[in-house]
Amino acid sequence: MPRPIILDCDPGHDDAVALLLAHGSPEVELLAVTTVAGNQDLAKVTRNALAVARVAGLAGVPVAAGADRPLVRVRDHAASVHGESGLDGPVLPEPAQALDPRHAVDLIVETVMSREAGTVTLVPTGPLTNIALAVLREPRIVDRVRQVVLMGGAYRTGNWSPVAEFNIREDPEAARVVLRAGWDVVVVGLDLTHQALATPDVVRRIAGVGTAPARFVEELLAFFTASYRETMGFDAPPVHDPCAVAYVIDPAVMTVRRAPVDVELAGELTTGMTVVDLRGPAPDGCPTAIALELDRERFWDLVVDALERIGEPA
Ligand SMILES: [Ca+2]
Repeated sequence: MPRPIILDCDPGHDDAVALLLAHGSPEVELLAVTTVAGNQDLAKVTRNALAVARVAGLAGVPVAAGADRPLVRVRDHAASVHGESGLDGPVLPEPAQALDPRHAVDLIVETVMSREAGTVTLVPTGPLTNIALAVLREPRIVDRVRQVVLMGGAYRTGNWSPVAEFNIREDPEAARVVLRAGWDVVVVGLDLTHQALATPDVVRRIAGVGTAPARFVEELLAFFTASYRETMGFDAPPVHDPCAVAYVIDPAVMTVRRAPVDVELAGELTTGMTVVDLRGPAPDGCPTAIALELDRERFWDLVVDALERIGEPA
């Protein structure tokens, strides 16, 4: 039985790869794609999600737009990394499907509440605004969701500040709601995703698939490589978001450790930092876990296999 997921994203180069990975993997069933302001404003990331859906040949999966700003803070974006469009590099096709008229928060709540309890996994790969709003809108989703596997945070070094990662730093109050809700949360942070580097051999493997979606990913990675080199001094870019999807597809792709995770809201230097308590074993019933070590080979195999399965969509 494939695991049903909702991908809540802000495409975003790595979000685009996450969507392709989810669509091309029989182990997961993509129930809905929802968007949130993050890497770029809501209109841009939503347009990007629809464009990627077309590249992937995604049909019959609703795409809905959500929150256009964080709960409390002034919106920032990551144009320095993702460009003015939020998905600079490839030429983006016109969307083939209409946006779902529902608000993303309503779509998330309706989807979780209409499915069997304990089945739906939420995979947020942007700021956590929509997910926090969904918890506030319908608290019963906390007991119905099987698991939340989110890309965000870091327990060593940040990227949007010395200690904070972008998704969490962008809406730390939303992250607080999600991390304290009491559901099972796996935090796939920079400590893990910085092991998912799109090195030249990885790009060659993807190019070798030889299809239009694979070329699209190749073009995304070319832009991402240049921007990460310029802004962060990386030789090869970390492809963060598909790591969270990969964990749902195949939990053996990474090691995780139960540990309390919370987020700093009022630090003079540390706002948006995910504070992870690694002192000894986690307390009984600790609902949060962090990702530690990635099996790189296995991870990129999943991505390449998904692209091969997608093939050349009509
Ligand atoms: Ca993202």
